[in-house]
Amino acid sequence: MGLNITRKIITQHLVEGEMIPGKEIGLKIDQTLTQDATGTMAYLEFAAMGIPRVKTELSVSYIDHNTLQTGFENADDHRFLQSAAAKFGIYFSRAGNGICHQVHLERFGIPGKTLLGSDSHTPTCGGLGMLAIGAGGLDVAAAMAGFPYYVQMPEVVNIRLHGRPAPWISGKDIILEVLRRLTVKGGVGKVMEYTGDGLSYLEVPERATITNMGAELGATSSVFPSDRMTRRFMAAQGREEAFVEILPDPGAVYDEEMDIYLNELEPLIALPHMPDRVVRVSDAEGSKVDQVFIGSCTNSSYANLMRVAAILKGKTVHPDVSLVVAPGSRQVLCSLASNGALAEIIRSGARILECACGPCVGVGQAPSSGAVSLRTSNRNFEGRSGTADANVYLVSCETAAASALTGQITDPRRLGEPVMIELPEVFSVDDSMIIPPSDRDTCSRLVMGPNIKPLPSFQTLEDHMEHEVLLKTGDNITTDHIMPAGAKILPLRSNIPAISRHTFGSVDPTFAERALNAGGGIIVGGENYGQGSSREHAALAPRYLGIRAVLVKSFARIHMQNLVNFGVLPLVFVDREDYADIEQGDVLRMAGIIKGLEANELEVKNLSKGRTYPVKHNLSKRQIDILLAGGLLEYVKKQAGTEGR
Ligand code: MIC
Ligand code: SF4
Repeated sequence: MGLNITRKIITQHLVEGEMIPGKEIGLKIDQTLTQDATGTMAYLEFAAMGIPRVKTELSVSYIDHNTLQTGFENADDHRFLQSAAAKFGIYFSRAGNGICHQVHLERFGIPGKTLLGSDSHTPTCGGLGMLAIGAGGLDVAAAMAGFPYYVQMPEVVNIRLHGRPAPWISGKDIILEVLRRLTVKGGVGKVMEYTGDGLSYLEVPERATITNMGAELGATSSVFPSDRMTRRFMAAQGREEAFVEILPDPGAVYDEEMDIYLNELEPLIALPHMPDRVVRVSDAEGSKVDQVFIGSCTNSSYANLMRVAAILKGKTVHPDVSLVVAPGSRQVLCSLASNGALAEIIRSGARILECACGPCVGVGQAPSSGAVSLRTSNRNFEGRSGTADANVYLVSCETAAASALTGQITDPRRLGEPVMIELPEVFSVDDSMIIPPSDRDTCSRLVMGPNIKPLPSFQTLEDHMEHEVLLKTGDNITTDHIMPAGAKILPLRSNIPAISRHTFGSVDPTFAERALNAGGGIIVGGENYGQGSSREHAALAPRYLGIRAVLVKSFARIHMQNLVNFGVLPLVFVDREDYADIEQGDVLRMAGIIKGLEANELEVKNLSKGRTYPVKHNLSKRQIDILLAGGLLEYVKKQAGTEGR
């Protein structure tokens, strides 16, 4: 049987399990990445595992999410992360060096390797032919400690890209088309593997835009072949020696297939407030635009911003529009600075932000009330921008730049001849803002500020529970709903008691108080519960408030594992209709949970309604053992023989 790329990489990294879709497999992890918003927890967890130094081939800690430093908390986090990197043998990419996914693609990614990152957009490096997966911080800590990463063997979907992209069509339009067809839950349990003659028109950064937003499909990962384009990109990064060709075998077998004819695509736009509400830009044209943000790990590469500069050159941003541009990395910013493109962007009236996530995660540049914000980022969930009633649309850089000039949503094809950008033969490589680990620092101290609180500890899973439904949600609840980010809340990421107060803050501001008072509770949800980010705070904070079980129609992958990691029981309805029967405030009872988990036969009694619902789980034996141990940290400590330390 001809192997696809995904199966080739998995075969080389398989340490446990069988490659049967849906069955759990254990993968050896070669590289890890963390960022500051998830990294503090990940390194506290790693420290608690009692392992002196990372066991991966390479681990990198990035400072990119919250670089605002409105108070000491944030700066303390950065200092802690730098001390943890030195102590544990980790590369440290300093604030200002760029967004983790962009920098990893440029400087560290290697085709054929596995990468686990405590950020949902880690699959960006799939653009280089890596198998790159996003996970919660605790899973990444376990991988740094040398444990395999466990995930369900994915189905592999072959997305065949045909022909040359139509004028003004870029990677963003291609992934928006995939989202339009498959929706935000269409990728759950799957890896999207791109092939076809259209690949020869897509440079690595364009491919990375596509793999980046595979996260919005809920996919386990997305991957491109490693081919001559990949070799060229790596050579331009001065890393040709790390290049390995990885192509699917002729006649490679896939679980599903999809064809996209690139020459038939039109510029696309995702309407508020979901990345899959995709229509043609031409159908949304004319709406007034108040803000345009060009940046994020999706669209901030050299080629992206060179095209933006060419569109803006000699023109001025519309008087009613605030245009902000955040280059993805220092390498991109330096290149634009030295070839004059940055000056064109500045001259047009754009406001230049540092190379960081910034507005994408609500750290600054919140739009005005009710404003329309066009963004090149990947998520337009309600309130994520920092303004509850803002309307965020997702577009390509070309559509964003065209609209910034006209002040209304504008199809870039109106600009005439498309802009063509060649990647440089050699990028301006400068790793001076990346501090490599040294052998001497293992005895050094972790520097903890007063806002960095110890990890909370929890009791093990009860065999019997009786709790109130403290919240009932609808479908597609995101981790931004469960645990918002943004400039006010991100500084609390290292302080679980404080951050937990914001749990479900935008959905029901009374939730945290009610949960604490109830002394235990259950959440009921719809489809794709917990989609979006990898932030383990969306599981850890509810657990801290006393949530013991979450009962839903279906889960997003990373969030379900995060619930398990912190000992929260993730259950699904056997009969989806039962969802409608439960109301917030009902009291649910479960008995014989431990046996029920093993047999996968559980019942929930609704004491308020006098009805009983069969429920099940999608857990492996290992995940059940983690729940019984009281969470992944306890489980790993037992395995490493470091419990009690
Ligand atoms: C995001 O884009 O939502 C984030 C912020 O990068 C998160 C990580 C986090 O919450 O720290 C993600 O995508 O995993
Ligand atoms: Fe940063 Fe936004 Fe990318 Fe998340 S999606 S890593 S917040 S740029």
